[in-house]
Amino acid sequence: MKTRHDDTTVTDWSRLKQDVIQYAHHIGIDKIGFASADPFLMLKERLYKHREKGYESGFEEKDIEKRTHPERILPEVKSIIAIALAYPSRMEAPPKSEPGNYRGVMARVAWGEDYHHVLRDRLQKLERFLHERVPEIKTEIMVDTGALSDRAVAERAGLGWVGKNTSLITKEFGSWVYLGEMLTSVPFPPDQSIEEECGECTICIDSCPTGAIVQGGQLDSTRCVAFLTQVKDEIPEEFRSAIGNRLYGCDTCQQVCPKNRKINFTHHQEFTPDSDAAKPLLKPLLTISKKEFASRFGRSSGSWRGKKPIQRNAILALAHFKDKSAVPDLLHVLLEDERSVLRSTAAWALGRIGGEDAMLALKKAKIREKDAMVQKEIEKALINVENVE
Ligand code: B12
Repeated sequence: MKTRHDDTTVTDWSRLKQDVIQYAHHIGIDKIGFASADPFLMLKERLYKHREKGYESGFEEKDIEKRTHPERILPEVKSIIAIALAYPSRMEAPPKSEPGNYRGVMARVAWGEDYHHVLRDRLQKLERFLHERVPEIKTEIMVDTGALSDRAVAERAGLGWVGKNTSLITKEFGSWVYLGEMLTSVPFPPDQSIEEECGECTICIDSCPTGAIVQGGQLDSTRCVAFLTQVKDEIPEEFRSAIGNRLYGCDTCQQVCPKNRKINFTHHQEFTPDSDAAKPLLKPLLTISKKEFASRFGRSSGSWRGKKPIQRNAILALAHFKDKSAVPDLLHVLLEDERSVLRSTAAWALGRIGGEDAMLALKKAKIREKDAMVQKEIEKALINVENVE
């Protein structure tokens, strides 16, 4: 069907919608739904409240009006096509993490190829399909970094519902889905949203390592481990232990969700993890070069903040395991690394690991350290190191 906006009937758009759905499944889109492009008024209210309470992460688009008014992004917008692609929740034969060779873990969102590229590729195919049929159509594609709330769009388009952990949960794939959307100037008939809720279940709230889910459906991003692993500076002390061995992101509130039980879809080859990059050895990360980091982690969505946060988190993970064999590596960071964040985190880690060697390392570093903040961290660590059992 080749058609023009102005001489096209509702039946034609319904037929085109069916063709789009069929094509979407053909190109490996797991779920597709259609939403109106009306302003997201309820979300707008939530976003302003969110800001007032200081819950924002800083990674989201700052202009709330733009976030909630699709016409500010594409003036001709008449509908939004939402898509979801499923990703795996389990790894085949994960490598062993053992004393002396402990490993960190990247959240599933960072397994395999960067989902931004994969979803964008699918949406571009869909866009070309539409442009062939409606040459004057206007479109705008978004995956994660766009202004709109991908979850709010997906919810409206009936892909799933939003749980207390704030994730969009689908019936078939649970919340293990990436989301993306395309604004279009075609008035596609919208789909119905899904009426479902978590009921009395609070397992995600109770399991969150930092109590970041403040009320069902609302997240204080500044406490969320997924956020904390991505900041570039020091992680506030109160959260350092809660990071555990996570190097990027956090999956806890999804792992515990009953709606995700036994769900593991592995049909997208792109998302198959390279197990050594998804659960890397910790010690070698401390001195990994820029080039090696790019070659091992560059294709993962977890590399977008560069290597520093992942290295800092690797230090926290060594402290989590109380890995005494890592003391020389941590001393090396303390004496040689130019980045004060890594040095101060290494000092903290030595204070947690404890033992004679850690104490000697801290004393050696204390003499050399010029940065006042790192000095302070070394002094605190020297007190802590005495109390470690
Ligand atoms: C900023 C951001 C973050 C921040 C803040 C997350 C958050 N919950 O707000 C941080 C860094 C913490 C983060 C973490 C993660 N993120 Co993120 N993130 C985003 C981003 C860029 C914007 C989200 C946003 O605007 N948050 C502000 C809140 C208010 O908006 P919202 O979550 O979209 O709002 C929905 C619900 O939260 C709910 N809601 C909001 N307020 C209220 C209030 C009440 C009372 C109620 C009932 C409901 C409710 O309603 C909205 C939908 O209608 C989106 C991409 C995008 N452009 O949308 C990805 C996105 C949300 N992230 C995603 C993922 C995968 C993750 C992680 C799982 C990654 C990981 N493993 O570490 C974690 C999950 C943590 C969590 N529980 O949310 C996916 C989610 C897919 C899904 N199935 O839901 C998205 C959509 C990216 C994508 N395109 O696939 N993320």
